[in-house]
Amino acid sequence: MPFSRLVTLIVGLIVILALVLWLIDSLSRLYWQLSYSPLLGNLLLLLLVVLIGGLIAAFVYYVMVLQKGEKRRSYRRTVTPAQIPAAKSDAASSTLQAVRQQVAQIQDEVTRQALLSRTREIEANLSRGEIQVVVFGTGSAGKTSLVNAIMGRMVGEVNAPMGTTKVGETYCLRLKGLERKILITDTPGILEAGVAGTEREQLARALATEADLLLFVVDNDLRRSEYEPLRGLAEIGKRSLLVLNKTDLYTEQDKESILARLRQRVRGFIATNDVVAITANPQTAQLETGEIFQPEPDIIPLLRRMAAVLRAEGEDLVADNILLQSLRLGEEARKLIDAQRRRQADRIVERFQWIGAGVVSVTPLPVVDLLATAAVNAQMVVEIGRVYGCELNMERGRELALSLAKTIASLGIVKGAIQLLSTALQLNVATFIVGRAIQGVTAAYLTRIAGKSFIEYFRHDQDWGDGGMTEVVQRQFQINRRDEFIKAFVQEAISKVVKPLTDNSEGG
Ligand SMILES: Nc1nc2c(ncn2[C@@H]2O[C@H](COP(=O)(O)OP(=O)(O)OP(=O)(O)O)[C@@H](O)[C@H]2O)c(=O)[nH]1
Ligand SMILES: [Mg+2]
Repeated sequence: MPFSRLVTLIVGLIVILALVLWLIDSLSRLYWQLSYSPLLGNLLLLLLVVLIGGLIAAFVYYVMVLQKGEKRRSYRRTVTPAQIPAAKSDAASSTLQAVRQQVAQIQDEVTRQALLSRTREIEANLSRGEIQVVVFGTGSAGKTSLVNAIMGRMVGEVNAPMGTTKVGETYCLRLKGLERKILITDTPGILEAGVAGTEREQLARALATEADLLLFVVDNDLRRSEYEPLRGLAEIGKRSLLVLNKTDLYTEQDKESILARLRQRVRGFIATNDVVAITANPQTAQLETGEIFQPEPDIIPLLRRMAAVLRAEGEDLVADNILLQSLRLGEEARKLIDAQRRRQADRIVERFQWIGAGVVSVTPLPVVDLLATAAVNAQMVVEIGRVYGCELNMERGRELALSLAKTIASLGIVKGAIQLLSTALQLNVATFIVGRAIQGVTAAYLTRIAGKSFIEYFRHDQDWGDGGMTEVVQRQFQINRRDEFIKAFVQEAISKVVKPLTDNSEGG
């Protein structure tokens, strides 16, 4: 406590004490004066008691409220900042756990190993806790120059033509007041011509999506080709600073107007003070004396903003990013598993459609029985379900198959299919053979539509969706009636159904 305040406190206390003594003195005098009437004297006493009681109550209330407020404030000050990242890193850990389980289901060894190594990388990141800053932007905007200026020495090659930087280079950096180490990564420029350029661009984009903090470098107003990736990255929650470089090339007025335009364009996903202007590598100037003069780079506005952001949000940024990375990995694994299951399920449908066709061709049946025996096969439903991790018994399989058969019949798909297929068959084989083969081929075709519909059903956790079974079946019919598909299907049907049929009749 400063001395002046102590003096004020003591003086204040003396004044209050004197006033209290004076009050007591005047009150006692008043009491004696009033003592001729006991009623007035007692009334004065009562008033005094009420007043003191009120004062005590007010004091207690004030102390309690103050303490509560104090508690709340100290909670905000100490507990919260540490707790949010902890909760986030817990979330990241459990997401990673789930991702590992998903990855274990992937059959392709190479893919599985690649994904596993990425989960390990994310886990290592989680425990190491470095902050990854990635410098990203168009070729020749001055990314490497900026990294050199930040590091205070030449670490990367700087050149006028685009494509000077070919791989991501990472350097280690420490900022005052920040416990975590900062890794700063220089990336190849985006938008370079040629194939090598696009490969490098992909690398740059991948590095950018892994960043905790992104420094997006431009040397003029944003082009569309810069705006799109910047917005895309901001939309997935990437914390970004937009850096206008080469300000030595502009007049102060031009610089301000470019800055204003940049801020206007990114309004909504980058805050105004996160758009900063720098000169990473100023051009040399010739003095009047003829001497060559190399001005100093000016990256202070960026360093200041970066330090402020990392100090305030560093912990959160790391935790957020790890969570984001693990969610993305989980999504990737999920897609891979979906594709893998799809291939397996497609093979099952392929197998059953021709089995059914064979059965029906040998013993022609009325349309409804045809559906019941071949087109919708309970065994097929059970097998597809198993691929998607649903164990159905045959009874349930038959139930599902039957309701699908009814839907197919009610939609008039049987008639449509017969027409479609006999037209296509007639182009390839003699009419009398079409007559004998059509039932088998149609059965195969309907099995296929049923199978594909069931794949959709199991893919969506045994749910037919808002439009119900009807919509799914209709969509599959639409997909499978396209010309190029029908042509290929009929070719296969000829070798699998028509050929055996004609061979049989020749033999018999
Ligand atoms: N006038 C001026 N020129 C600069 C500035 N910063 C960079 N340059 C020049 O811009 C050119 C490209 O700089 P680099 O740092 O190689 O750019 P980059 O973004 O790393 O380019 P790539 O690696 O090819 O994508 C070089 O000729 C630099 O000298 C600056 O602040 N002012
Ligand atoms: Mg470079």
